[in-house]
Amino acid sequence: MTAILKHANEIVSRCRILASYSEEPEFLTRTFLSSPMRAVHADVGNWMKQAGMSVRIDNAGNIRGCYAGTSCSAAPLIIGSHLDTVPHAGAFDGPLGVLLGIGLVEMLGGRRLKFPMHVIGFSEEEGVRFGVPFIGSRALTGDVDNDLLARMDSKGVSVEQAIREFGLDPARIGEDSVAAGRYLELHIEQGPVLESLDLPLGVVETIVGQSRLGVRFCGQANHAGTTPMNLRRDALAGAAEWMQAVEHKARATADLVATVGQIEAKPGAGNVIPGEVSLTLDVRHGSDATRRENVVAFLDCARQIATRRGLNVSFEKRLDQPSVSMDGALTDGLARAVEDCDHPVHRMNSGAGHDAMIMARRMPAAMLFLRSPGGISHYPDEAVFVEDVAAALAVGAKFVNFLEAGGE
Ligand code: HGY
Ligand code: MN
Ligand code: MN
Repeated sequence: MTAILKHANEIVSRCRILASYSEEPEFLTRTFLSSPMRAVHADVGNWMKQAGMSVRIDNAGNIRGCYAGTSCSAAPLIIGSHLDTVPHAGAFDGPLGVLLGIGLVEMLGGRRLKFPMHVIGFSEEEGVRFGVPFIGSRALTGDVDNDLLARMDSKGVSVEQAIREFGLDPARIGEDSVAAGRYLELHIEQGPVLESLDLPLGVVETIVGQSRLGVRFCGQANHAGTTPMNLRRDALAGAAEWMQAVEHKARATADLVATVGQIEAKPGAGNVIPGEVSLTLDVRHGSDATRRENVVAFLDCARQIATRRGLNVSFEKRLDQPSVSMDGALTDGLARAVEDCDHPVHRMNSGAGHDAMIMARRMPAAMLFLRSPGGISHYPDEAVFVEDVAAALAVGAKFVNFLEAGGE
């Protein structure tokens, strides 16, 4: 087995080790600053130190490794991805990008570049615990505001409190932002495109924008046996009618995706008509105008259904993240590195959101995708081919040399 395949094997096994640190015994679920994140920090911190990096945890819970360069004025290359997961997650969405970053430092074998290399494991990207994503990378771009710190989780714990309980200081998050650099994120595609083209890697051009909302239908809880159908104000039946309408509209609109991922009916007993239903709506499209006009249409539709059924409906806008194009020069450099490693260059959009869309607010950013076998992600069957991890290491090393030689 070649050295780079062995290295790739080690990176895949490390992903599987991190996947064992979970809030649940049977599945991988690791949300913002939950206790399993401490074990993740311990292992990732050790691997960073073994690679010759200094390591610290910042006040947003990001773990940050720094591999010094020879010039103290050169802007760092920051390689990052997230260490939190969705519920019942796979082992590679996020951690693979952090461990590939450490792998690229390991490949230097002690050689110092002009610029420092920073590897960052972001504390939160998925938005599971607090309903809003990107807490970790927003700390690096100086975008953690009081509204975010005040958001509560399902147990009434605020972001600020969660940070304190982890032993960090939310008042000092402002010190953790970065002024300059170049950002690279390596990530599984989480979709079927590269597999359908039988390609190991893809170069991301644009990360599509996304809207995330909370929606609540309120009617009248009542007895399931004594209340005639024509006298009901059934919040769940109204929500179900609306979800069908959302799906129908999304299917009819090219490249639009709309998802109700969470739903809770109260009081939640089989013999009680649901009086209240809370659900989430996730809408994405490459065009921000198309995405936003469809969100308006979905909310108008909810109001019409609610009026007809005698329900009330309310909305909470949690995220309106515009689509973000990757930096042209960096992306061209990444494409050239793919070519130099004898792989076809496939430029593509990302339907998934990534920390790169936040980091791009402050610095040039580029993303490299690895093929997702079966196109599966956000699910325990999520996988990656070791050969593709080796290909990503080789391309990443070429890209680092491109920057060292004076690329962007
Ligand atoms: O939901 C997403 O787009 C990403 O997986 N956080
Ligand atoms: Mn991800
Ligand atoms: Mn994800």
